[in-house]
Amino acid sequence: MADRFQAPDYYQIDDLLTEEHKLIRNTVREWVKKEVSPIIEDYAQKAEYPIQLNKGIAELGGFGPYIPTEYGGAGLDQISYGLIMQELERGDSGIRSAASVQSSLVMYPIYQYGNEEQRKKYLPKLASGEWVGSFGLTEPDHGSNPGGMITNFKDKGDHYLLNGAKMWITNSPICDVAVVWAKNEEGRIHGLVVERGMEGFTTPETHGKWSLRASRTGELVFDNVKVPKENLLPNKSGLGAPLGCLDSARYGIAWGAIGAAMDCYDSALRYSKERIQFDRPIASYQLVQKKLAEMLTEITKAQLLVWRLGQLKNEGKATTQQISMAKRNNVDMALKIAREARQIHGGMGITGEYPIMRHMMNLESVITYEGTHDIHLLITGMDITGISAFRVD
Ligand code: TGC
Ligand code: FAD
Repeated sequence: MADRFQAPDYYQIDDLLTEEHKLIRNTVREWVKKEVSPIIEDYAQKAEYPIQLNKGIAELGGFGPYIPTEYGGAGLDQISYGLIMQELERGDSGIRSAASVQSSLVMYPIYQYGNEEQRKKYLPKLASGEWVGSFGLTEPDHGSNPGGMITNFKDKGDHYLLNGAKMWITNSPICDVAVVWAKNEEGRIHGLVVERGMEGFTTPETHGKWSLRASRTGELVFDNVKVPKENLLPNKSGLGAPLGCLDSARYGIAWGAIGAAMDCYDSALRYSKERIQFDRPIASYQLVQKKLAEMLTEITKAQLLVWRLGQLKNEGKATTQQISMAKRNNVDMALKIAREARQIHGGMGITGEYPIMRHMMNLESVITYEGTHDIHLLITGMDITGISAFRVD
């Protein structure tokens, strides 16, 4: 079915954007209509990532939107980054995931924590989409509590020896490089760039997902992998290093979720005006109007939240806790809208004729990865009370 998407803008938020923001947003929107919408259902059904889209994402500046141009990034501001994520996720969370991981979880740490040689070696190839990156933080026994990780490396003189395993890693089966977080012999967390082809490094795929089907997920397994010393990211260590990357990715997700929500709302609004029951469009019934009115209210609130957060981020003032609030609120909002939109579509809502079920299932991952819904609530709780509720003493 043709993509007839029309974005809601109830509070004229476009007036808050610059001409450049709108140009970037509209360019990505048109690209998604042309390149993503016609194929995405098929790829989700097949459980494949449409890797041929990477060239287009790169041309749009979707890989490293805010990374300086001298390293191949697009050199854009944080609101542009957010708008790109919004439009990509309007197409599919899996496409936004690919851009998020490459930009904020692979390019960002190399740019921020790496040295000049590492920046020059990796960033241009990641920005152009020639290389695919992945980010290994989560382990089978350490998800919400990454500080407990057991993946480790030992100093062997002229190289490091890396052992352990990461789980639930976006892009793992197709990655050329992985930014991997591991503990040294003193138990300090460092980032290492592991390259495909290093002996003992394997990336088995995770099959049978009902969510994020148009995204490849897998493990990163390290069995005595010899990592050259020059592959250690030298400029930051400790848990704060990977958590700093998550700030950037979570910010992008807060925008991205609005894209999925807008797509569900737009489809539900159109369907409700076209679908006739009891001789009238179902849009004439109060119960349907209630759903649509509440969806638009929540989307509008979420749009304002990320716009302000984007301003703060541009000024270098956005806190981890503010980002947590936006990620948590907006993903939850999108998931609830997807469920309501599914109701409005009746039986048709469960089919691939409409994007609803795909968004809904995707959002079940989005509400879990990059910190679960409840972990983000605890981050806010700790911020306002000063008491951590993560651990029970
Ligand atoms: P805690 O004691 O609070 O903090 C440890 C150290 O880190 C510092 N820190 C930060 N630094 C920079 N940026 C941040 N956002 C930071 N947050 C904390 C903190 O100051 C401390 O520093 P220091 O010097 O005092 O040691 O750590 P904790 O062990 O109590 O854990 C806190 C918690 C639970 C909030 C955190 O670990 C967490 O966020 N857990 C959720 C894990 C998570 O989000 N994993 C995501 C994996 S990646 C992923 O999902 C990618 S999906 C990609 C896609 O497909 O889009
Ligand atoms: P757990 O941490 O075991 O949590 C299970 C439940 O317990 C949750 O409801 C959680 O909120 C709750 N819980 C945990 N601790 C507490 C507490 N202290 N108080 C109250 N409740 C608590 N990771 C990466 O490193 N890189 C990736 O690229 C990546 N991609 C992903 C892609 C997909 C499709 C998915 C599903 C996950 C991905 N992840 C990735 C992993 C993701 O970040 C983790 O799944 C997430 O952090 C949660 O960890 P967990 O699944 O181990 O759940």
